[in-house]
Amino acid sequence: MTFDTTKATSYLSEYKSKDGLDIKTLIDSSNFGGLTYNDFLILPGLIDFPSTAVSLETKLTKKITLKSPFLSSPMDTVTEENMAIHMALLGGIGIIHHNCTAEEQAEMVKKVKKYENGFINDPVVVGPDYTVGEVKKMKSVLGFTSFPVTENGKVGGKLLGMITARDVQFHEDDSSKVEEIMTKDLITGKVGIDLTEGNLLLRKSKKGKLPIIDNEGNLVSLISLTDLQKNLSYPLASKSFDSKQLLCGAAIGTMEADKERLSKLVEAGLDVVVIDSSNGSSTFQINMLKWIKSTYPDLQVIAGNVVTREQAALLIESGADALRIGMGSGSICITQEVMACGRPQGTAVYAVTEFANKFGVPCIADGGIGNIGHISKALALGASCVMMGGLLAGTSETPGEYFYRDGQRLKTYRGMGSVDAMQQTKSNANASTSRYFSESDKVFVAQGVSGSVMDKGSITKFIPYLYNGLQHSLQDIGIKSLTELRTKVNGGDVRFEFRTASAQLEGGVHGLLSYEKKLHN
Ligand code: NAD
Ligand code: CPR
Repeated sequence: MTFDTTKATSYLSEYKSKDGLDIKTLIDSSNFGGLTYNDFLILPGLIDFPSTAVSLETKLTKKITLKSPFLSSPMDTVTEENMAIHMALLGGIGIIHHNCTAEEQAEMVKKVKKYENGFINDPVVVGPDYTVGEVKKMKSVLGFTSFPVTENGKVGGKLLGMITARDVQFHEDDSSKVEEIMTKDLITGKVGIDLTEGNLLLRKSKKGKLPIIDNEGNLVSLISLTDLQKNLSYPLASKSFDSKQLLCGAAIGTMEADKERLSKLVEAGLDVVVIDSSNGSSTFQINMLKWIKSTYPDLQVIAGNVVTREQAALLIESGADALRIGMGSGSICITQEVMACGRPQGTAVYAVTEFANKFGVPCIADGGIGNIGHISKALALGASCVMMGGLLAGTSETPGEYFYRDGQRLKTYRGMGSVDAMQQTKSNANASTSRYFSESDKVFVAQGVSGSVMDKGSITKFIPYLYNGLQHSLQDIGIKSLTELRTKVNGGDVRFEFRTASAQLEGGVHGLLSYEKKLHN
């Protein structure tokens, strides 16, 4: 008998089930062990929409929604204010680490909350007594071409003029004072001005920089034409509804002194706090979580880390607004080796989210995200967001300086429980929040390593690469939004397949003598 080609899809009903496995079968039948991202694939679906139509909007916590599901990890080689600002501008959120004093951490939160797109809030300023020689030197070091001049040489001081490239370029006497040759006839903007108005003024003034002053004539900030030209529009930016300030997260520990730390962070405008621990099911964390929820009912709290339903239940019951999942899956991690504790990340994400999602508690898959495919899989397994350390390490927004080794430009990336990070904790002025002096530990037991990663350029390119890549990935699965992904995975419409070891080899580049893996332009 010949089958009718024009009715091919109708013959599918003769098969007992669709190709591949539904999610539960995938997880349940892996009784030979826990699964992780590389152990399975998602089968393709029907594409009847462009990838740009895919919405990546998602819940971070019960009350916070983001336009993209990306978090940067609270690690001292990943997230300080610069990373947090850019993560929020690009639609995600940065969680500022706590391996510093409470004051330093609160200052970073303040900088994120005060950040105004296009405004330079801490411009380099000179005083009237600076010499032309000094300004020329600053130019060669900083690469800027003009500086505001204030009475006290600081932001907040009375604005006296601007010293520009043109002023110093042909001025041969390097000992002349800035006040003798600076431009005094200035066009300025008043504090409160928005970027569009500032932009108009800049264009009218035909100058490269527009100083913003308060009613007393003191310098508040600066708008720079070159920055404006560098595409400063961030349509996905994560902002609070009321203040329109960028959203900011920060991590704390579970020591008594962390309560004082949190009060400073809240005062600085914190939106969401992460209670940072490798094992969230401790009475220390439960007590801290309950205390935070009763002291700051409006503050969203992400608790964790957890990898089992039992751990999750304890934190959900204690008021968690979201859970962070992962123990031992981080790229710098030796926890599973040293502690014998943890869980393969795929199984952990499925087990916890399957439970937590019933209570409307969003979950963040943390650790082991090495590429866009891992992000799609974490979301398909039930996570609402992913947290990244290693994938963002080495970008220009991370703390720390680049260094060169064997001709390669590198940055340090280290675990927060590595010996190096613990030593830093010990030397922090505010050692009272240091966990490592909590018990009678005389010897550090490291749970991570310290290493280096290659320069990855700016996250202003890398996050859009992840965003577009994720849209393409979901398009391949035939999914238009993360909500639809959830429904279709649960309903058995999105199908999965195991990958044997040889299938994994086949799925990577193979058979080439040499190649270069360029991920984006
Ligand atoms: P932690 O603060 O939870 O625990 C450190 C030690 O302090 C533990 O022995 C704990 O029992 C103790 N402690 C905590 N609160 C206490 C209190 N109130 N009183 C007395 N003792 C208390 O931190 P951690 O689990 O060691 O993690 C350290 C860092 O490393 C974190 O940034 C964490 O995210 C990271 N880490 C993550 C993983 C992971 O797999 N996700 C694994 C290891 C480390
Ligand atoms: P990657 O994104 O690099 O794979 O993992 C980052 C995550 O690793 C962090 O968000 C954190 O949960 C975890 N982590 C941080 N320091 C760690 C140490 Cl010392 N040991 C184990 N896990 C760690």
